[in-house]
Amino acid sequence: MNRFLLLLVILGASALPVCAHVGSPDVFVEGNAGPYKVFVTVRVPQVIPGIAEVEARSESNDVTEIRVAPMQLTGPGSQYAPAAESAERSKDDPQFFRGSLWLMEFGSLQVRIEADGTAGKGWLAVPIPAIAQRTLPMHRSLGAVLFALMIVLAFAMVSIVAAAVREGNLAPGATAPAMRKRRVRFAAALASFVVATVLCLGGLWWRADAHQYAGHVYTIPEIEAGVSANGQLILYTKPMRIASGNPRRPEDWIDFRDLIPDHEHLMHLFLVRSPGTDVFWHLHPQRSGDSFTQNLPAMPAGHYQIFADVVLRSGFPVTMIGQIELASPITGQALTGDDSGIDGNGNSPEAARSAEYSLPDGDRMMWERDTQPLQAGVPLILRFSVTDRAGNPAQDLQPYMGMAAHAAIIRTDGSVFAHVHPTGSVPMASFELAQASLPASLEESAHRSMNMAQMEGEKIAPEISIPYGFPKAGDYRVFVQVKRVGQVQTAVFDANVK
Ligand SMILES: [Cu+2]
Repeated sequence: MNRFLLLLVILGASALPVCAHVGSPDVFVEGNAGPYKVFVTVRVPQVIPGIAEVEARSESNDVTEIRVAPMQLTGPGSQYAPAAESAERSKDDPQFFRGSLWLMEFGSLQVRIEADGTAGKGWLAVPIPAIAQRTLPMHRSLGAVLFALMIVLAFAMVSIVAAAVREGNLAPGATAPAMRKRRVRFAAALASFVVATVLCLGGLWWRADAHQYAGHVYTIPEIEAGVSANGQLILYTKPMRIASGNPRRPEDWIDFRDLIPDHEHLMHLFLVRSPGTDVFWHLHPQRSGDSFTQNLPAMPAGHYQIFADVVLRSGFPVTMIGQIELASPITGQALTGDDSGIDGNGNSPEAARSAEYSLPDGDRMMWERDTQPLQAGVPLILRFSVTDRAGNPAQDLQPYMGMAAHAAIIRTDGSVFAHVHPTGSVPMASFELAQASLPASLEESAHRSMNMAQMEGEKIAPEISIPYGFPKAGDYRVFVQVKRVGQVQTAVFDANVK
């Protein structure tokens, strides 16, 4: 009964966006399902078990059916796909499909998308982290109805026992002898006691189950950070339980010895000065034992928010948060490797408000925006283009860590952080694991779905598209990073979301 009630409560729940990047739980992916390019949005449920809403829009009009199925991302469960369910095709927009899926377990899952059309079948695997974001309270009216039913049933039980003792062995038409009254009273008292005991035990079970579930609600892991005298940032890591499942399962711990590299780095660290969101560094600390270390670049004094992205072996993405306080500026060291960012000098806040951002070498990046205001909860493709001073498309883009671009989207109060790419909002490492889980017969389609520039030196088109959906209204700052002639350049755009 307990589970049944829980189900009822889940069905009555309304959507509230919370955590997983940070404050941006929904999953956006653009990739190729065989011959078809599709933009997939998975709105993950608030609670597990819960219903995930899957929306897929094909770029071409030759897709006739889309089927969706949930399964584990890694391990044996990733080999046995359940029967896929057909997504409903929109009557107004025949390229748009919508389906819903029950997610029954916590952890690192995937939604397998099967597209069927005139060019044959194709598959795309979309990794999703299945976590409980909150516990859902029972609606008052439902609680009142159930309480009333419980009282009626309890009285009925007692009166049935009393009636059985009083009239159970009477001949038809006879009346109960007066001497039975004491026995009837005794039976009714005993029945009341038994019913009350059963209700108490039920209440205990209910509370124990609710308490256990509350322990599964995902809380964003916090990381401790310190800066040494020589300007080295140290992130102290200890195995942390991510409250998303069974603490006995290894994948429910952030084990820092068991991370997988995500575009060549174990950790992507973002330092953002707050308030102001004016200084932004995208760094890649080295693991040393139980901690991560990073030589800091030149940084002005201030309060910095830390967002540290790692990917667990199961493909489960984790963003840890932390803070550092710099009482005085750091001279810092020159950037090395893939480290990049902007130091807050020389770019005025007004510059970010424009849809056209001047890069340090005088070239420009444009945010190709619609005239309509940005809407919270609406999936869209963020389009950017890079031009030279004369306004011609830039020809010198190179892959930056294997991708055409990296972007960090930050709500200016720090409540939302998302690290996104042209493939979407999932880490590349999780995306690759998902495609690798497709059976051998589907592998060819998986390779085609790698919507990334794999080889260094490959030429990249100066038009960049990134699928995303802003989770809630407010002011955001979008940092878009591209690599040109060996140099990473960061453009800054402000976005007001209604
Ligand atoms: Cu990135």
